[in-house]
Amino acid sequence: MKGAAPAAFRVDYSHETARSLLDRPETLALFSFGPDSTPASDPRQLRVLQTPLAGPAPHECWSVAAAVSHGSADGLHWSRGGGWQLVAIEVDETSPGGIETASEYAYDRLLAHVAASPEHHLLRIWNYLDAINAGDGDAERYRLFCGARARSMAAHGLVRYPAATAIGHHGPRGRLQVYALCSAHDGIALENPRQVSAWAYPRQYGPTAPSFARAMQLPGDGLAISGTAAVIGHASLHADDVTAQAEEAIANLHALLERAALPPFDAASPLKVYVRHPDDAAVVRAVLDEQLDASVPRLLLQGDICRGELLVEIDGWRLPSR
Ligand code: 3EB
Repeated sequence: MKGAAPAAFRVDYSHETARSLLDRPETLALFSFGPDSTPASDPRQLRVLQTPLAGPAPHECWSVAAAVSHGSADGLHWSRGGGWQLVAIEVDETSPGGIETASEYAYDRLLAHVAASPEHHLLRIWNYLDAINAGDGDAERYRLFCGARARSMAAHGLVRYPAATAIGHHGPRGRLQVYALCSAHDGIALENPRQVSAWAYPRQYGPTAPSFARAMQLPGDGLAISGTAAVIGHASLHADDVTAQAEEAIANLHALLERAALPPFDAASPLKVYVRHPDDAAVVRAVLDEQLDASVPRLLLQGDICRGELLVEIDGWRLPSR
């Protein structure tokens, strides 16, 4: 696919049924949210374990202006079309070795699959694990995850990190979900001028710095934005103040847009907002209403952020306006 532009890629939050969305030939991926963990029958569908905050959650639907094919093997699912690919793997980490072995296994499988694919550029990845903050100091599960992820990436010779999210869920114990967007075309990683790059975080945050880029300029057009919290430099700001953290996270998002020379978020910019304490949802929603255009689609989920003091994190997309 070198030279040719990728087919248009879009992301929507939709209240249509899963069936009708999956019936569309251009649907690349469909995410439903909540505690229902019955396995999906279509490899394009993923049940994300974070609980929606307030109201029935929409589906998140990825579509490409092309025909889509899909398949699965040994717990790994893929779906591809128009130069794009979704790859997803779910691992049960209750086997010996726990989170480290499970994370390294999930990444090894996923990276090997991606490297052997026509869509071999890993652009954006999501990581969901339970009890993300359990364990003290360097034994914290998130820090163990960071070590395993880095080891696998190094073993696969991956030196340019994708944009990423790593968030805790309250679903079944030991369920690790990793899914990624890949392309036949390369993206361009972007860093946030207000933040130290995650891979350069100092030792105090753990023995292995997190391997992700702050955002990824997608081939064709658009920006995929990593989990963004109230981190300035490398420090977490506004402990115990969820309002100030939400405002700071949005300021970080705006700094990234400015860096990418993109206009403000609009109807084609779906954002996902992970809130640690369900009781904070209303305050967070109020900050979003104040700081974002009313047209910006937003989905609030209960999710634990990878540093214990962080109460809210936002990820999402700034896709071409339509
Ligand atoms: C931060 O800025 C917040 O480990 O993949 C955000 C996005 C965060 C991705 C990851 C972690 C990750 O450091 C935490």
